[in-house]
Amino acid sequence: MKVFDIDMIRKVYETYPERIAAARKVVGRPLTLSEKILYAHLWDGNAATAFEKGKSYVDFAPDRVAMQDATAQMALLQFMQAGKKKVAVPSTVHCDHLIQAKIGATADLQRSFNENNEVFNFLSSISNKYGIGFWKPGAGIIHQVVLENYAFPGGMMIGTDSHTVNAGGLGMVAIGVGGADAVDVMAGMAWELKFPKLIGVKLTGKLNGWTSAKDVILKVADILTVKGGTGAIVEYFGEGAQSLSCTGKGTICNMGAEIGATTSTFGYDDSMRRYLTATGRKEVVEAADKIAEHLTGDAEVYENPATYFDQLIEINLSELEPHVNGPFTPDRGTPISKLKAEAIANDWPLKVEWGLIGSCTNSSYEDMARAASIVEQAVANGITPKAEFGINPGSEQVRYTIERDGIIATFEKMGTKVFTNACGPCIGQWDRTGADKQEKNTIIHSFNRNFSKRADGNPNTHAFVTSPEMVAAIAIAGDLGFNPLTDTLTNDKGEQIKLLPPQGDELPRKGFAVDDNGYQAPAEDGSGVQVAVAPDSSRLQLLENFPAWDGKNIVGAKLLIKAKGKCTTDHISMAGPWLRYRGHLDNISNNMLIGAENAFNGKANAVTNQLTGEVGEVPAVQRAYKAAGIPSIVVGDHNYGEGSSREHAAMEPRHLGVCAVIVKSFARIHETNLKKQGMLGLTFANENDYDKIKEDDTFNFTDLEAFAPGKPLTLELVHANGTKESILLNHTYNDSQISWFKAGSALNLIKLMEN
Ligand code: MIC
Ligand code: SF4
Repeated sequence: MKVFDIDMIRKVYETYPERIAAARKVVGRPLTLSEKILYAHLWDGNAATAFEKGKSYVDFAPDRVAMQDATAQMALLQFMQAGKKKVAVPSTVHCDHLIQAKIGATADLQRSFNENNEVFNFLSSISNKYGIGFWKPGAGIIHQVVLENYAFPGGMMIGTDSHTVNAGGLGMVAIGVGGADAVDVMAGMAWELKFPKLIGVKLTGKLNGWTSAKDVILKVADILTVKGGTGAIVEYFGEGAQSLSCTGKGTICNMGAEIGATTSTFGYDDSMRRYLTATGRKEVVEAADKIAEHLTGDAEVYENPATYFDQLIEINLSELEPHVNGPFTPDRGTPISKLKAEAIANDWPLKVEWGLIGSCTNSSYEDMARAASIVEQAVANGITPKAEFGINPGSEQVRYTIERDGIIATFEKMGTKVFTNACGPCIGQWDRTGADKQEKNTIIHSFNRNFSKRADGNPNTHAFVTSPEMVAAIAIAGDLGFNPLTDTLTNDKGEQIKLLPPQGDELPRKGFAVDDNGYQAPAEDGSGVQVAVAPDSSRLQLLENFPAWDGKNIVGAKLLIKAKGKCTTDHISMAGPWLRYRGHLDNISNNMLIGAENAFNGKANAVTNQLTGEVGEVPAVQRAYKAAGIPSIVVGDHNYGEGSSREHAAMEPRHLGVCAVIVKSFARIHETNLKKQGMLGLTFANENDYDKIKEDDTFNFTDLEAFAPGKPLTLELVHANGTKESILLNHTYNDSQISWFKAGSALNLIKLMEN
């Protein structure tokens, strides 16, 4: 098979020496890898000034764009409006989110075709039209497919999925964005990002026994928490980093999304050479080797990291214990030796009902091989697994190869369900029998997110995140308190069996193999391709322009909801059953904020309609405000919009007439998504002002007419008893972002410029 876009890669590498030299000159000190990649991808070419980390807005020129089916619909509906003939950079669409796991791969895939044909046809034809590579349903999970085919050391890409960051495992700066950002790049425009801060993670020692790459990121998440990486690139280095496999690096970078990091990356090394070679990309190795010195951080940086990184973490892999994170949040880390006590103290159900291996984070050949080695031992020793088991291979190439190598057969000996090469249960695409009973229960998986209701829709499912091999061991034991390092299992003869640590090849000895990888190349000239959207479709809807701002202060706004505590994009625009409406803005808006907890009554999806005094569902109440022509605001807590890149979480409130989202702090992608869609995304200058917001207040923006960069806005709260008070709201809008607000959205502005 030919290497995708090798000419583009060579071209990028050609410019590297000169770009790095220019960067060195302006920065005036040794450079980290992250800085090298960023400075090598400036929209304006060679660096003329040094940027201020965490402050400067910078225009970049990413090398490629990736989109998955659930976000590509909205991204491409927007791209259609940009008036372009073809995408300006290599771009791909991957069908992976819309396939529900129930019976097993073949039947599930067929069911998905029956149910989603309209959407798949739309994505296939629009990809064909605009020169976008299309990966069919069943081809694999976007990030594994990108790692296997497209990622290259030193490259920069953006993708409409928060786990785009996986490609850092191959030394990229790969960043998750909303669809509107992807539209910019595909339309041949610059892509803007605040120059990130840098967190260094020095890895010493070497993994051993039961510990795996997943434990590095589980530990980092525990240290940094779900917002500790916000606005930063995490750069891993040290002898420990070099000892990790390339897909292991991908695992670490992937789950960096869970600490809010802009992305994570590793310097080019032998593990990457091995992986590129095994996946048929020797040419990339040859090209990268010529500029290898530029594809990693400078030696001085790694010798004195404290001088060059804004924050430094050190982890000794030799001493790292396997971790299990959760429930309900990926940053609650517990080392395995303490898990039993912690579970008992917190009343987490000890009985484990399901073990699931897969997701973009952990679905490589190595992951499957190591987990299978545990299963093999259980089978060989007559141990009957206590929990049910399911796997989702990351790509057809991984699936085909693990089938050839007997790994699937091993899983099947234990009654494992082999689901499609797709996201499946990781995004609520799991028809789990009995989930509707909402029983309190425990599941364990190798995914990256474990927010409430995420996998099966049941708020009482306690989901724990760990490595594939630990999933296997704990699911076999059926006991969250089981520590495979110290405990034994009883077999069918009543003997005590101690499992040996996992083993598995990093890469298949006989090489990867695949029959049909599921790729569809676009037409050379797609101008004649028709893209049809049926006017009565419930799945797809052409977009209409959001109205431009009328230039006046927004006054008389009502509070739609004051959300309390964790409010992720899953709470704002739930996935699972709602994924079917991702291409239909009005229909998906019926899930707006239905998962958020109302601070005034502690309930989800129950807010008071201030026009009638009656309690109603959030989308219905908002539709009533919209019908009455009354603007509204949403108030939230810390790290609002954590998680997904789905811009629906910003477009839905925009579509239904919410004008501002005011919170203690935002997650990066969501804040940008709000800006792009012409919303006001603001933060309390004084965090405690959150408490001043009453349910029946009326809100007036008193100086929006003077909206300007760096200048806080004033919000007047008019309480029901007639008293008034004003609070200050901070924002991070620069001039061009303010012009998106004024135009009604960033896309409106592109259209204005086109005409
Ligand atoms: C996720 O893991 O939450 C998703 C589903 O992949 C999202 C994208 C989406 O909502 O479509 C993400 O991570 O960005
Ligand atoms: Fe798919 Fe889950 Fe990865 Fe999101 S985190 S891309 S849903 S596998």
